[in-house]
Amino acid sequence: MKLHDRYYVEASKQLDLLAKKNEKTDFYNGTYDRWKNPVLTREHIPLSWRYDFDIKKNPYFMERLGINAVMNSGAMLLDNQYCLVARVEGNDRKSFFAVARSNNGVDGFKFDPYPVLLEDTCKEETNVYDMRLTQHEDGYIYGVFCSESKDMKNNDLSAAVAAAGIVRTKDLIHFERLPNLKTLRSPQQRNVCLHPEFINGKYAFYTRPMDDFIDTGSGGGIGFGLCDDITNAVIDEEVITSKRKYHTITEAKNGAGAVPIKTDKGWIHIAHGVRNTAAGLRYVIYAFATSLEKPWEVIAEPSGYLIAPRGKERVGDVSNVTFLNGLIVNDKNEVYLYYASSDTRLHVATTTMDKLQDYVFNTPEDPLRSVECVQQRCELINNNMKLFEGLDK
Ligand code: BGC
Ligand code: BMA
Repeated sequence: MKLHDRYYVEASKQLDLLAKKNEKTDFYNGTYDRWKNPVLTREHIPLSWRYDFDIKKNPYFMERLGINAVMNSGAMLLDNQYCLVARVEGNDRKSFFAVARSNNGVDGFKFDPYPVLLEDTCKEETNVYDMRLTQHEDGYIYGVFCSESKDMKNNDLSAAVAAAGIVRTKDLIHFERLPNLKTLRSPQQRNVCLHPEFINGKYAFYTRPMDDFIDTGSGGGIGFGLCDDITNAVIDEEVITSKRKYHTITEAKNGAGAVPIKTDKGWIHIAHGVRNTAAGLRYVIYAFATSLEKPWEVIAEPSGYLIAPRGKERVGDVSNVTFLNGLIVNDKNEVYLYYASSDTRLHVATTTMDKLQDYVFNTPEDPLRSVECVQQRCELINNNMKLFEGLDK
């Protein structure tokens, strides 16, 4: 079999990309390190998913099914490998899931030979994205994602309905699809994430009650609800955990990000907050903690964002966006935060559990008003000045 000359050029470029070592940038805030190269981009997608290798059918070695972006990824350690279930978006705007694995979590991510095959149980479903991976204490790995369909009751061509789809697996290769989550009191759901433990013997979900496809409307923030049966998941009441607040990073909406991390002081959540601007919605990543016994009760919420787009991260298909739906804590208590920028590519930031806990429990809360924010800052300055006075003596 003879392949097109260009195949070898492209294949060698991709081998170089996959072999490229990543390094920390000189970004500093004491909380986490940002790494230089994105861990997944559209260039990481296998050539066989994009090109027709048959020289007779594709004499110019053209991309027949282009990939537009690789972004928002669920994450977990499995068999000592750092595994990501990425949101891959074709040039046709449809997203799908694909698993990429690396031995060290910061470079060398390689996609499995095929994308994830979801059972076609939902004929009206048009698009799927943003999977959260939960290693549940029932023994399964669950993937909860957004399942989007056209809104048939609305004449507007772009009107859509968002719901939470559920799959489960043991190996990230074979996925069993379960019926979509039903939330009796919220017509739409996005950013749903399954809690890793049973609460009072029930499955617990972080939800995001919303009245409309884009607008959360009366939805007060990140929700929390219980259900008896995961194979037919129905949530009646949703209580609000982290609230949306006026003139903060969560004013327009907020949503669960990664599966919360259990610590001796509480559950640590990495979520996203959205505010509206003249240039469109701005998505940033923030953190909060909830109580161990009542994982819906917020016990700490540092003010402002943890990660916001910087430099090149600011620009992409949907600019001014950082989004996180997966993180990994390894056996050395190192934390890998997989965040996508501007719906285009996936990055990693790393920290440790000690630092993350220090950040979440010792960073002051947002006092919500400029005057009080200045007071808060002056207190910091005063305390620092006192230290210098001490040095003089
Ligand atoms: C897009 C998502 C986006 C959502 C709300 C969907 O159609 O695929 O990326 O989050 O709309 O704007
Ligand atoms: C959404 C999310 C993401 C996306 C973001 C910005 O609401 O669910 O898929 O990254 O918008 O477009």
